[in-house]
Amino acid sequence: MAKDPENDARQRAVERIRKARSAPDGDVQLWVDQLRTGDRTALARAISLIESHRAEDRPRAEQLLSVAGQHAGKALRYGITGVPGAGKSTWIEAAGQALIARGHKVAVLAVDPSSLRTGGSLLGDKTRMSELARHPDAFVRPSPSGTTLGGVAAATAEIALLCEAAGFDRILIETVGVGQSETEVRRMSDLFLLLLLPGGGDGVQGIKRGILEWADAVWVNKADGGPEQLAAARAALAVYQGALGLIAPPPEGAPPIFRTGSALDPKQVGEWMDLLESRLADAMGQGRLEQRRRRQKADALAGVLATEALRYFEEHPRFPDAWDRLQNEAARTQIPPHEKVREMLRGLD
Ligand SMILES: Nc1nc2c(ncn2[C@@H]2O[C@H](COP(=O)(O)OP(=O)(O)O)[C@@H](O)[C@H]2O)c(=O)[nH]1
Ligand SMILES: [Mg+2]
Repeated sequence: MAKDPENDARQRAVERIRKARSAPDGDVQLWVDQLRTGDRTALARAISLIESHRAEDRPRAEQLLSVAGQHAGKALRYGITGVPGAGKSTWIEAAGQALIARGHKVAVLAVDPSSLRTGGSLLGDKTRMSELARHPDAFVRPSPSGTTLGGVAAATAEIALLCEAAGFDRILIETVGVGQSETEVRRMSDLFLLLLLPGGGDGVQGIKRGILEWADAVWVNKADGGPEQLAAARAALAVYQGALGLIAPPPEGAPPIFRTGSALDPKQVGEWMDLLESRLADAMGQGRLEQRRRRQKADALAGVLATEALRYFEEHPRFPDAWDRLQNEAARTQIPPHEKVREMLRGLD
């Protein structure tokens, strides 16, 4: 076929436009460079990409994360959990300002899997963190919606990474102390803080035993207002301390620290922050922090492996039939499930 220069030129133009459309923000490297100068717009755009619900945005998001990831890893991450109303946002408002006063740049993120259903706790949190939200050295970001691909906690870990690349060296992650999210937040925290209310004690306020077990620090909040509240907080602290005394500390951790306090008192929160910071410095100096992160990454990989392995088998061409057969067999007779599932998986090869 004869060459048609006009057609060639047209095709090249179409190709250019297609490329420009698929990469509206230009080169990823350039984007990360902008991010690193502390450009808030670049950060906000990056977060929007991570939070996108569109599968076709994912490859670009991963590209961005992999480049940004080269500039992350030096920030310290705090996870803060507790039942709704325990005072997490109030505490973070004070803690964030204490960290800024010590020269840090602070990003506050939230993991709230219920945010989609309830319309979000953002309203309350934003008013609770109004000072911090306005501060030039702080960045306050509400929970991504539950429909984010890969889940809320995964999106938050990625947003934390972007914040680190953008120069935030302290990341505070607030999460509600119910369900699965606090386990996932604990996995991305260098220090995991549990905020409790006084007057609980029995049943540990619906906080799962596992959470108490994993806490590096426990603050019984709202120890203010009068001698009665103070006594209640101290009594609760004793109960929690007793419960924890029965549990061995996590392998890589130092024993947890406790106190009663008021999140409304910036001085108390500031003093406690100093203590937490010095514990983190010790953990870093003694190599315990690195060990912990190593284990967290291995745990996270194991989680991904489980999801991907399931996906791998589900997408196997022979899976639907084999699965049907197994379900029918199970409906008809008693079967040993592990043995049968293993047998089915072996049969797929
Ligand atoms: N008296 C008292 N009230 C507090 C304290 N901390 C938080 N609060 C109040 O408790 C309510 C819930 O606080 P918030 O920070 O939103 O809790 P979150 O749901 O855990 O984030 C708000 O009205 C706060 O003002 C405290 O230490 N003492
Ligand atoms: Mg809150």
